[in-house]
Amino acid sequence: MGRLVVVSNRLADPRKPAAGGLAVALGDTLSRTGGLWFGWSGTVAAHGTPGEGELQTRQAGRVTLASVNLCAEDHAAYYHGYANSVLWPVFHYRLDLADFSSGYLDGYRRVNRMFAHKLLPLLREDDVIWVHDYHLIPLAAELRALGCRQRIGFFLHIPVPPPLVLAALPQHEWLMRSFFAYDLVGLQSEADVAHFTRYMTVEAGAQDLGAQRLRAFNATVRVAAFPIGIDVEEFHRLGRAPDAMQTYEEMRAEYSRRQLLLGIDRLDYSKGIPHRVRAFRQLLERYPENAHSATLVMIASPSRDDVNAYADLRQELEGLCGAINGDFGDLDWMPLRYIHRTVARKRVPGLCRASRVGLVTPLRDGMNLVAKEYVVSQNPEDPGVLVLSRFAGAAEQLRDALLVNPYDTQGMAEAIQTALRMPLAERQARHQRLMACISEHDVHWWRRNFLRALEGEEQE
Ligand code: ADQ
Repeated sequence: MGRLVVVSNRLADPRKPAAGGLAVALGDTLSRTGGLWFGWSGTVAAHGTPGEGELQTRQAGRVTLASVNLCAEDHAAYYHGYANSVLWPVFHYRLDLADFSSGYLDGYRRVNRMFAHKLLPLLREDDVIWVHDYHLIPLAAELRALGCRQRIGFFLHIPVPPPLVLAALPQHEWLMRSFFAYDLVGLQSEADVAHFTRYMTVEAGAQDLGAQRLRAFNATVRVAAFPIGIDVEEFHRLGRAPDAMQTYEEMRAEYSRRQLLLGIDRLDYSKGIPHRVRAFRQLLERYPENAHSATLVMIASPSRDDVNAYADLRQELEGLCGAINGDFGDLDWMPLRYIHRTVARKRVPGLCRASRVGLVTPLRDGMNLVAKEYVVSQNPEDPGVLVLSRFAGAAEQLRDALLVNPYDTQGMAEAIQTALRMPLAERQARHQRLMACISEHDVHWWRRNFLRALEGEEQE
């Protein structure tokens, strides 16, 4: 294939271990093709002009990192505004939390247009361009308007809501039309593909040509599900390294008389964290045999603190957690530990392995990688049980988890009780099947399949 050009809101040096999943997934191909990664630098310039930004490039091995600063006004409207206060809630079905202030859309368009202007001169004829996520939906349309003819693919990491929810977006026609500037649109799940296709045929008058192709506005786009995976090998390595082993030993020693339940998330209203706490409370009420034993550790990393909905969530959670410890705790047992922090990635496998139950209970989630990380971290001889929301994209693949409805507090409490009491043979059998699925569809499979589809080749 030609040179790979990745565009995402934030970029990372793929050689650095803390760079994260996307960097690990794309690093090899970027490096092999002498690729380019383009995005926002992460810096907000104190004195800048809206719609303008300074391009900086640097080398990270064979990969060129090209980034642009944003001025405060653009950052507020594009990033906090349209991306995180409009698209994020709407695509997670939360119209009640969306802030449809009019200035946001202008900023979103302005920044996408500016990115297109900065990126275009860096492009070569045989480049294959892969754009990521909701911050950059109109980027291909802006590039095409400037004459860009290269193949452009888009991957959406968040879910697609049903057509009528999308239609509540005041600018939905414009936004959804801009998907037709791509050659390929990748979504996380078949449910997302169904919603997308229905929107396009019902609201945008698109023709469904079959074979994953939709035609409208004089263009044809291919739309398919590419469920993102994790780097299973890398996670196994991480799990065998000293930091993870030490975390595991410490947790086992600290909670030797307890059964641990674990939740790890970004503190976001889509993750269903208060719902999980309510279900845990219900578990303690309905099944008193768990007293002095079941202990829920919840690690929620700070996220978008300056958006109002997040401050409200934090307050609600602190109240719920405090009440459980006050009502059920004892001198020698604190039922819930809530930690508002990011733990080092190298400790995550140890935390997961020490926990009998992994609670991944989002109200809506594109995929949810924690679910996969939890399974991969387990000891196959004595594995823990994954309790997974049916509303996470991961639920389409991980049918051997205990699937729950996070809005059903009692049902979720019963599933947690089932997980705590599950016999070893059943835990092993479920774990084996989950592992097979996660290993087969890892992040490298995801990357290969997407890039093959973008180049018009057969998928695996
Ligand atoms: P996120 O919403 O960020 O991603 P997720 O898929 O769960 O969610 O990935 C989070 C990553 O951050 C995981 O690797 C996890 O281990 C780590 N993490 C989360 N909380 C942490 C904490 N408190 N401490 C340390 N590490 C923590 C978006 C979409 C998802 C989609 C991904 C990838 O919202 O649905 O799965 O992109 O496409």
